Amino acid sequence: MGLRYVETVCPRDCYDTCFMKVSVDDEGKPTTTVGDEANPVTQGFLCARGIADIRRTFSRQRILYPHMRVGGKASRTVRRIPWSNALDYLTRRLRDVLDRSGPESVLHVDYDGNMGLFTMNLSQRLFSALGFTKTDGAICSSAGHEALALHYGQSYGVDPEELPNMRLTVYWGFNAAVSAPHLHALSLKARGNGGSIVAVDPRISETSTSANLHVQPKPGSDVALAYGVMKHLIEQDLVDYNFIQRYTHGYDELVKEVSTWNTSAVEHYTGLDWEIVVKFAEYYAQIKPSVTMIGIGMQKSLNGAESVRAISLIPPLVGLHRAFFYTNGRAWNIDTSYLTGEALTEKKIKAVSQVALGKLLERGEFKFVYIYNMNPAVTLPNANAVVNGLKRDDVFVVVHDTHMTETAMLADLILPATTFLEKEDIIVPYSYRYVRRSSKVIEPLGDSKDELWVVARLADRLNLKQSWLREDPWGAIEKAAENAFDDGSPSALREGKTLKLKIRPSDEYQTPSGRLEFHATKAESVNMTPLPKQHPLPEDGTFVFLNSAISKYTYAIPRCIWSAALDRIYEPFGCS
Ligand SMILES: Nc1nc2c(c(=O)[nH]1)N[C@H]1C(S)=C(S)[C@@H](COP(=O)(O)OP(=O)(O)OC[C@H]3O[C@@H](n4cnc5c(=O)[nH]c(N)nc54)[C@H](O)[C@@H]3O)O[C@H]1N2
Ligand SMILES: Nc1nc2c(c(=O)[nH]1)N[C@H]1C(S)=C(S)[C@@H](COP(=O)(O)OP(=O)(O)OC[C@H]3O[C@@H](n4cnc5c(=O)[nH]c(N)nc54)[C@H](O)[C@@H]3O)O[C@H]1N2
Ligand code: SF4
Ligand SMILES: [Mo]
Repeated sequence: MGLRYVETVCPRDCYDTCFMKVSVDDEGKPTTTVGDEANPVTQGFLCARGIADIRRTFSRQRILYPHMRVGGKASRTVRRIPWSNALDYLTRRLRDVLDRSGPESVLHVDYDGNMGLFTMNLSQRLFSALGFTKTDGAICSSAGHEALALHYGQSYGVDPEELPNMRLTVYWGFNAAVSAPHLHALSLKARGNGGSIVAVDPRISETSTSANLHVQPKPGSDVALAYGVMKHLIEQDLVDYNFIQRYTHGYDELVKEVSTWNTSAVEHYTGLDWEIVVKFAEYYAQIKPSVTMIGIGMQKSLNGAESVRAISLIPPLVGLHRAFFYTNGRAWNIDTSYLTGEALTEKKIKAVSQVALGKLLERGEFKFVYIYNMNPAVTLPNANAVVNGLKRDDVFVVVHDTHMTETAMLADLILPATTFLEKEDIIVPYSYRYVRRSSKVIEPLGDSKDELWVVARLADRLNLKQSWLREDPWGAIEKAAENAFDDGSPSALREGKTLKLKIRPSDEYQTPSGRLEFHATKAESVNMTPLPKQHPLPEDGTFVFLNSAISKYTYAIPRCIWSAALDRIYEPFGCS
């Protein structure tokens, strides 16, 4: 029996974006997913989630046909219907809401379940054309991006391909052994060659156990810890004055702020002995080149943005340009607003906060909610309010997902989506720079359809005339990513070539002064202090909940069972 391999790319919201090969047997059945060695960063292995992708694709939890809820919101019964009926039903309900309450009362909720440019970005053009309200995407990484922008201009840092060359890698609030196993493996390679790893995490984690030094501050005390490290570097004359003079702004103000921190204040906030802080600072002083890997996870917790700011100011003190990594996604020269249609529409698009969404939904602020590529009943804060809002009788909810999720359970109309194995797409990493096409491996299962198919049908039914709603998807990529790559035009991606994204120079700072700003010129205009500030911590004796990415799942562990055969939803573990 001969096997052939199809080249795909894991589309999950994950630092690693693995190049993957799927073996297909003579009968066209996919048999295994394996890592593709062609990618030096993802190195030819997959995590537990990537290995399980065929099982996930053929899982009983797949939504394979459109279904409508019968008997009102409280009912657990759904009925299978053909696509044409589903689209007619959707169009009728949508028209009704648009006539009565206008486009702002229609909300589309989507995120990064699949990061493909077709699935995640281009699919939004319909919503832009109609002027629907969108969400702001703040739930994952925005605070850290804004924090870094204050001091560096843009938030891009080290290219992870450089990790094996680092003598010191500091994983700060970043459980990479689980959340970015390929980046972590590159750091272990560096360690094997004599490099060191430090983990800064209040918790003992999979990453801290493989570090040379584990620094365990109290949750939310990272600003104090960073000032402690800077205090030792500055007061012991371990800083690089040439570098500071040449490339930075506001050093004197930083020194003044640092001098207000005495060792007992650092000890009080962090709960660490000063000797540990000194030991940590000495790693920075003695070992170069270093990279500080700032976790997205930590940035979402207590004092998150201030922590990111403070941590990012340590490397320049020892003479290093942008020697951090957060995520590089905002540096790519890809015009996503062209893809989403926000740059093309005349409509003004209102964005609501993902964090506040639960309350807004609960209040009935939106009458029609279109959800895809996200499972907000589980992943948004204040999930109970999200669920209550989606359960309202006067809110029509459409969910287009590959699997029967907690959110799909609440929908009036459930639409089956194709997984990444059933469609082609371009997945752009937010860490390293290689991009290639993810090819289609199998025909869509059941009646599942991809996002572009659905929105094109809706545009027809709604009689929308904008030509950009009908632009060829590959043509749109070619325009949006025209100048994105070092080594070719995006059309080469279509032919299966791998291209490398351009990145800006590490010694370029897009700040008002054109320098790295310890003292951020723009901070006050966004109600922040020019230097990072340690906010008070919860009283002693308060428990702070710390969580982290888990190896086998992406956030949601399935709690509901869906019986397609019986068209019933079971909830053995009490789903919403
Ligand atoms: N308590 C708690 N909540 C959190 C976090 C936390 O740490 N703790 N982390 C937050 C963070 S950082 C993030 S990024 C969010 C993630 O939140 P989500 O984006 O909601 O989570 P995912 O599980 O990545 O993906 C959502 C959905 O996309 C679907 N999907 C996958 N592929 C496709 C496709 O090709 N098409 C369609 N239509 N659907 C597809 C999946 O089946 C899944 O239901 O969660 C946030 N919520
Ligand atoms: N297997 C798997 N991998 C994933 C994901 C997944 O769901 N599953 N999700 C992906 C996504 S969307 C994201 S955003 C990333 C998130 O991945 P990471 O950025 O690694 O974030 P987390 O795992 O949430 O948390 C990292 C660490 O921060 C620590 N921490 C919490 N509070 C503090 C603090 O105040 N100070 C310090 N110093 N540390 C603190 C936690 O104990 C935890 O060990 O992972 C991605 N990778
Ligand atoms: S590490 Fe991330 S990109 Fe790689 S297979 Fe796992 S989920 Fe996919
Ligand atoms: Mo995330």
